[in-house]
Amino acid sequence: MGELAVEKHTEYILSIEKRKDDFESLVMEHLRLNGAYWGLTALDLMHKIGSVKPDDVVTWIMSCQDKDSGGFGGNIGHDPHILYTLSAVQVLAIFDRLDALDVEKVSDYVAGLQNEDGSFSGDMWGEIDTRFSYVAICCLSLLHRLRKINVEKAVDFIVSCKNLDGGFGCIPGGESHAGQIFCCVGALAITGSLHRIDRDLLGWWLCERQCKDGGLNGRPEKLTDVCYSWWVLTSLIMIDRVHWIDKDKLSKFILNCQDLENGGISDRPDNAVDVFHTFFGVAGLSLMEYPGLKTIDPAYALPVDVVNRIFFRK
Ligand code: GRG
Repeated sequence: MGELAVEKHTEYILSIEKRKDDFESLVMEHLRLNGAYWGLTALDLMHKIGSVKPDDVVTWIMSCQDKDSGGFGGNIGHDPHILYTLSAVQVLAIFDRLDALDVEKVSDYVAGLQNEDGSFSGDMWGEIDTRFSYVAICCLSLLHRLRKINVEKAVDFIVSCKNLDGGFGCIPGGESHAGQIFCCVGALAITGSLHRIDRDLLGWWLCERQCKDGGLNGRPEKLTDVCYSWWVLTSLIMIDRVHWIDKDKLSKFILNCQDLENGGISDRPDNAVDVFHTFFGVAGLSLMEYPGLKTIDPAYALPVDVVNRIFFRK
């Protein structure tokens, strides 16, 4: 199992940028801005963000913006989407470069995706999902522009996606899934609406996600996966029920998913690593206060010092 291999994971993340023609980079080409958020946030949590040149990243991010709409695409020349717009804001926040943005333009793009019933579409094509509610609320909050949307209706829509088991789905009546639960709980936390949740009922459903191998799954009868260390733990922390999980067993599961030779973290032990699971592994350990890591904020999915800088300028 071993300790968290910080140097190896740093080398692995930095090497992705240099291997633009290999399989992992090619399949990620359309969501590169999202990948940049995962990799750079993991580096920052490991105190390694200094290995990256901020100016290069900021210039590239700004070239992913669609100047007409104000939204960001997953890569240069790609269509804008609310998901990549949040990633752009998050990465700029990490580098303390939110000043590079035309905040009114970006926040108008995000606010313009709210629908009459309070829900959010991901882009101009209209798909609705509680993921987009979270993304909009997180993004506008980081930009101090929540006033541009109808927060009450946004919250009511999220609550309408709550199920009898205490969890949340992507639309009203949609199956409870840990990923959607993170989005709904995160959005309710940011808007000060956690009282709309039955904490014991949801906490029970969430802590039942821990399986015999110590890892967590995303819904009943499914396989464990390192990424659920994030979606489930953050939700449990936000509703104050994280002590219902065996943290030692979960930490061991995550550490067992490391590639100790070449760096990176995979979904399950002995599988191929990728930057998505590397981020969620490091972030999960950070949530469990693993020594030497920065603390990550469970609602904003950014290091706490970055969030404090935005809201308290400290
Ligand atoms: C800033 C951290 C952050 C997130 C932005 C995109 C987003 C907001 C949230 C995504 C939430 C979500 C739905 C996560 C689940 C991702 C995942 C591993 C889905 C797999 O679904 P299935 O059905 O897997 O393939 P299971 O494990 O259910 O078999």
